[in-house]
Amino acid sequence: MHRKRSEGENRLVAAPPQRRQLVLEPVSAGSGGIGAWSAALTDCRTRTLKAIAGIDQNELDWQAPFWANTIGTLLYHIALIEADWLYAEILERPIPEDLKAILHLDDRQSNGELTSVRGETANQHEHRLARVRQDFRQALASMTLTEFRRIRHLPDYDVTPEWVVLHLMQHEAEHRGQIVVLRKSFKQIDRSAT
Ligand code: NI
Repeated sequence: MHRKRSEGENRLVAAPPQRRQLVLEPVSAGSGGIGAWSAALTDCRTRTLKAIAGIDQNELDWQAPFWANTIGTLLYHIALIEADWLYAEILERPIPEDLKAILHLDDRQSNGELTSVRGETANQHEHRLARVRQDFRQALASMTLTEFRRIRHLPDYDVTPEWVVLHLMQHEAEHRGQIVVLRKSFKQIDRSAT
């Protein structure tokens, strides 16, 4: 006989102990569905900031034996890539000078690896990420849905801002996963050395 499951029986993983609101609250600005995309970007960033909460300088600059990029390198890269897609693809204009000043290093070195970033504090990284995001949110807030879905024709590809937002969230999430592994590895190696 078919039995109706009671609430909570429909899931395969244990529910978190505290009730959370798993809802995208569209920010007031932004027309059509853009507000929800903006909220999704914020959700993605919140998870990244949580992943680096309480990080110290040794962790930021640690070079893992199995991986070229430090956490500091990855945080710089996340900010730079977001600024690049925002200005080159979405806004189709040069990056403003004040933003360029905090993104002065190229993304990659001549050997193709990400440019190594060390010695920058967590505050500097967080400020850079926030500064880029401020421009991004402003751009989305004043954008019509038509503009959000207007195809930009670049030399090598055609792209819409809507796709850029999806891409940036995936990009940041992939690097966040690396950051989490690096932090765990740092703690384990640090512990095994003492
Ligand atoms: Ni990347």
